Amino acid sequence: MIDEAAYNPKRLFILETPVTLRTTQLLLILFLSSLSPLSLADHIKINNAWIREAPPVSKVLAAFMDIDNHASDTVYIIAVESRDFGAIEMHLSKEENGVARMLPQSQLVIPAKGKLMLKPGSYHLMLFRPQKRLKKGDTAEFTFTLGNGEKFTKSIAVK
Ligand SMILES: [Cu+2]
Repeated sequence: MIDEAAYNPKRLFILETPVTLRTTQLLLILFLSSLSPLSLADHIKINNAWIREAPPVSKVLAAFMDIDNHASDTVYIIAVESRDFGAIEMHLSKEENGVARMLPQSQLVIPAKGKLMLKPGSYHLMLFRPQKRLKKGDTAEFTFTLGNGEKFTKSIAVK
């Protein structure tokens, strides 16, 4: 015997309508957002990025790059993540009383219309627990989170 409630085409229609509306709204939102001005992340360009090759046994690697900020506001990078590493920290190498130290940073500050250079002996990303062996030429994908919550990704090669 057929369950009439389940096969009632009107009921199906009623059930489907909100879904269709939601899809239309979503498409509209996507369309409108494609027309909106550039997001903050679009003003951030990462150049000369590289991961320093390390011995296979190494549990920690470092990444360096130039972070250019074309926006007229200061931009803060508050987190960097990658599925290729167990954890990533933002560090600043500093010599204090003749001792080289690495100071974890809660954020990287990129001045308006300026740049922050991550380089050996200075700011860098500390990459803990690589999830795969990274040889010269291999790449890892990084997700950067800005202070306003925006995210962008960047693929960086081992050199
Ligand atoms: Cu470090």
